[in-house]
Amino acid sequence: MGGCFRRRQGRQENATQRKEETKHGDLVYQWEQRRPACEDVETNVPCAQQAFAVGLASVMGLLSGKKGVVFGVANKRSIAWAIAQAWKEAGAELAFTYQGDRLKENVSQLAETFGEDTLITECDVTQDDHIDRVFNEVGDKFGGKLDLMLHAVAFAPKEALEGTFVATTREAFRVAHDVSAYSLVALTRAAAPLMTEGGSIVAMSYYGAEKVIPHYNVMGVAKAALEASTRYLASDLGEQKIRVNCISAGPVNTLAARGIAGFSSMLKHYEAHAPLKRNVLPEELGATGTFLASDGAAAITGQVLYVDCGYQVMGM
Ligand code: 0WE
Repeated sequence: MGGCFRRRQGRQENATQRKEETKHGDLVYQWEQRRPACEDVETNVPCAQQAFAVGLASVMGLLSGKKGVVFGVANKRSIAWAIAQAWKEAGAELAFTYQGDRLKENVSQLAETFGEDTLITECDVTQDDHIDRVFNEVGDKFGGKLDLMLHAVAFAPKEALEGTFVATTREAFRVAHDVSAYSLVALTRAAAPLMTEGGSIVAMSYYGAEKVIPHYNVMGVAKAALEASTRYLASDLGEQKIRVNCISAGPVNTLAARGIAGFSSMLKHYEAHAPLKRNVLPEELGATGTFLASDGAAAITGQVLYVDCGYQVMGM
């Protein structure tokens, strides 16, 4: 392991020692400020360069024994898939749903890598009978117990994401809100009776809920409803130790983003303007999803957590 290990010596707890030669050929020892990503020396964890690999190692077991259900995988680029992989790495056992026959094959191929006995079942989140059946199946699979649920589902008719918001039809508004916002309420209501020892529900949002993003239109209004629903659900279910939170992700190149005019210039805009000068990685959404699902977030509920390389704090 080639990382810089922190040495505990005197008052230099936050520094590492570096050997340097002066112009006279003398060897001197320089203290370097410890890099912020470094972990504790006792666990022998190296820093920055290996930070991500280490991040994964250190979250191992964080969700061990927990059972979860994942809504919203379409393909390997899906945010739902990134979070599912991170949950699995952390020790969770997961069930998956897919929307319609079109996605069945894709989702099955991915989910079967979690073990051939993985529950993979259809769920159109606008159908109450689908939701009832799915949670019966999930309950049977996991012995009547559930700890985690991921909601990564959104849809608005394509036309509604092209022109102006004022042109949104009644039907496009209804569909966008049904699929993207009401579904969280319906799924949470069905999941709650299985979360007998508490639980963590994570939903995906976007900054368009809060500020106008050109063409995001009715999806922005639906995400605002999703975020408000998160707060009301958190209030209702807190007594049962069920937490409900949103991750507001910066733009990610998924199936849902493809075909959106100007999406690649949007990625460039974030790179130029976000404090971290880059876009968020799917595995970073996975890491945040794991944190929110874990007992480390036991006092966090009703929140919208921005995982957007800091973009949301900028005023200009
Ligand atoms: O929430 C989303 C995507 C949601 C979405 C995408 C589509 C495309 C295909 C919902 N419905 C549809 N319907 C379709 O027919 N994002 C955060 C990604 C996204 O979508 C945008 C964005 C960003 C960012 C749409 C317009 C402008 C920006």
